[in-house]
Amino acid sequence: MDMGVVDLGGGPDMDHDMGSGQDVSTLTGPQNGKPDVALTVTARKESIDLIDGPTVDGYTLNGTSPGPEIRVTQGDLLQVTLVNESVPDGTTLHWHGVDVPNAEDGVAGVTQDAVGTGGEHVYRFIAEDVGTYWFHSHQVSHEQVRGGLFGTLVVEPRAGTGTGTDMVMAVHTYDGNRTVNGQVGESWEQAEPGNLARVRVVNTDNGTMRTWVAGAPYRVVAVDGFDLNQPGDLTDTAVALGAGGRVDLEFTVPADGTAVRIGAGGGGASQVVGPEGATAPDGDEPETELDLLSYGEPAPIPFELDFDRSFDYRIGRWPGFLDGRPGLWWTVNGEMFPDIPMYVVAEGDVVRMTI
Ligand SMILES: [Cu+2]
Repeated sequence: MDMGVVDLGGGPDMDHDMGSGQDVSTLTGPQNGKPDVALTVTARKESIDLIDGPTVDGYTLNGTSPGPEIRVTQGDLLQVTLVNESVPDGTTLHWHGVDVPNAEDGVAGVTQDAVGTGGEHVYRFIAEDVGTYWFHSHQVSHEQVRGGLFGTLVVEPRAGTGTGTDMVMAVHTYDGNRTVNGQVGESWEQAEPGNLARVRVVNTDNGTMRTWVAGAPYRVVAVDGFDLNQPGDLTDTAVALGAGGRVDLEFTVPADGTAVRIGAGGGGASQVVGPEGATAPDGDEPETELDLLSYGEPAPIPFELDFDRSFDYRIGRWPGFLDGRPGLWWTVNGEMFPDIPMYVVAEGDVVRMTI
């Protein structure tokens, strides 16, 4: 594989022979030991009956889309056996946002071969970091993920989540139908008045969406698996999630018996949380959008700002020809693949990346 142009970022060169590196497929999670959580996930190309919606062509995991919601506790050894029953192009599972050993990363053509029809692949890794994640195919992703080949993963703290209601809200658009957990329109989750609720919103689409809470003040307590420091109460404010992004929203179910509505980017899909039979506000999309850069309080940085290496990453576009086709092509630091930099760091380096 082409490795790009070595960029040491002003740090020392390393005694590496680039030609004889370690085979990625050997960089697995623990191969021995009984998993704390083990499951088999079977991928199929088949139609999906959207709840309260149409039947669409797509992909399922264990017969549904979204596939399973996997919940583990921090430090658990997770074992997932992927079986490809009928995905013609082959498939993988990529653990979006999870820091896994390279061979468990599920990127077809890079960390493993795609699993062909009739084949299987075992993923094993320790869930080190608490947070809300998801997993999806990384083979022909634009078709398989869009078609529903994904599920969600929650890593709970050892001390528990400390909430009365803790749920995942996977937002996905199938064939133009915006859904929450595979349901078109309004989804319901029953919760008692006064309950502290944590709703983990996952944007599984390939564009930005907004989410918000109507009917109670709320806090954004985590973004992309990282807890925020002292997040304040928000009302009539939306938060933007990039493609693949997650936000954990926390609020108290109103004591007066009403319900709360969580918006999912408009388009009619929303999640209601509250006591059975309660009414929820319409929850029109707020104009105000949360600025995460000024939200909460700065937390101390866990290292000295004394950089071992500094890198520039300038994304640009270059008019020209690629394989004979004219167009505007993406560039990194003015160059196109494979002439783009390969940033080289040593373990433990403090790195400054300027984008
Ligand atoms: Cu991803």
